[in-house]
Amino acid sequence: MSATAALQPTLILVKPDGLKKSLTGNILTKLAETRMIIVGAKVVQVSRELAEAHYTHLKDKPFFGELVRYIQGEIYGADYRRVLAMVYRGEDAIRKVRDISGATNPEEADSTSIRGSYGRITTKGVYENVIHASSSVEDAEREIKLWFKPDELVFPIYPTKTVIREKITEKVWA
Ligand code: DAT
Ligand code: MG
Repeated sequence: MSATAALQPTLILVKPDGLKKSLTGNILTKLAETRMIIVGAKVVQVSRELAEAHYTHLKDKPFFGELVRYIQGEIYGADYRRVLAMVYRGEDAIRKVRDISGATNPEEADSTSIRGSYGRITTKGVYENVIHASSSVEDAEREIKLWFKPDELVFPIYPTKTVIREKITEKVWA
């Protein structure tokens, strides 16, 4: 097995427009065709801090402010201020999920891809492109560590360490 065919983890987000358009089932079906396995999943209300950290490579772009509002779901109303975050792992997973997703600009994406089928560009110039998928091994590691704690994955895909914290308050079921 070559280095590029090694088992790779990748972060996938169903963005707020994908949730609003009820595309989750459709996206999961397409992902299932790649024979990857799911390692973690959760619904997240995206904080401004998380949104800005996720898109830090674009912070100097003129569309950065609108992009942060978009991933937070600010433009869709309270019921859609969330994303579905997932980690999948498989052979060549990063490329496979990027292929299924399609090009960044939904107008340029292959018409059978997720972005090509369901994406649009808003009047404010935001690419509403339904899905996020990590674009490199390095990005996947940075993004997975940003979105998930080790214990939220079924097995630790990166090295972990144990730290003892005092005075942590935690909400538990009453
Ligand atoms: P990708 O999401 O395909 O990895 P990216 O990392 O370059 O693309 O950009 C992240 C998101 O930012 C992308 O999904 C949509 C938005 N975006 C990128 N380029 C844009 C542009 N020229 N105009 C508007 N939005 C853009
Ligand atoms: Mg990217």
